[in-house]
Amino acid sequence: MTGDLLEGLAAPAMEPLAEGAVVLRGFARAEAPALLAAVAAVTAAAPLRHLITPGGLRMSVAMTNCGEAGWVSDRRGYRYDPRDPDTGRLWPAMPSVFRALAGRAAEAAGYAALAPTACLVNRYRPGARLSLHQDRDELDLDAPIVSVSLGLPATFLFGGLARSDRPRRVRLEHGDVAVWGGPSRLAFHGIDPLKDGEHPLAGRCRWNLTFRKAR
Ligand code: MD3
Ligand code: FE
Repeated sequence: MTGDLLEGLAAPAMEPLAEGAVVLRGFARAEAPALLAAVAAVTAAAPLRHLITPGGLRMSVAMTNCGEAGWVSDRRGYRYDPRDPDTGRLWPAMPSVFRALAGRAAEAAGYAALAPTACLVNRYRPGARLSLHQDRDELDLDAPIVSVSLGLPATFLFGGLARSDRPRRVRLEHGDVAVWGGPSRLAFHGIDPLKDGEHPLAGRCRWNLTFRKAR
């Protein structure tokens, strides 16, 4: 009885994935309503859009950004841009609830408090996917990336430093926060096609926020 209780209390909220990479299970769960309200404010100011890859394909994930710079893609390539190319306006400011969460998550994972300059907001509808890629457009590759999953669960693909390394599959659920730094910062990763479902707070939808030191 006591043993079960202690085991319950000691249940690892922190799940190491690889050197430098950890999942903090449920770390953002209590704040999810506030985070989703902030997402709604960001998408009202900078609407979601399906970016075109340099190869001419339309991404199935819809994206927008907040902060000093936003990640964009078009026929010319990938880059961080201080302005929304659709409107010519600056991206909306990063909500303080976003900034604070990213800083706390980095610290909980053993990194120095992150001061993110950019937040990429990804929206997955059923069927949307993100094929294996590396995140290497950021100026500071020493800073970790913090990612927050909200809404429907997804299967995350976590590969190695070579595209050909067979990826592991990790389920990311509502409220999970992951921190990717050190040797894992340049790992190939992606998201399997989102399974249909209904989430009580997010509906038929998954949101992912990634906090980056872009410039
Ligand atoms: C591992 N997003 O926006 S989050 C992306 O769920 C992206 O929308 C996915 O990949 C999503 O670029 C995955 C987890 C993640 C984010 C960045 C990483 C894992 C990472 C950077 C390096 C290594
Ligand atoms: Fe990525």
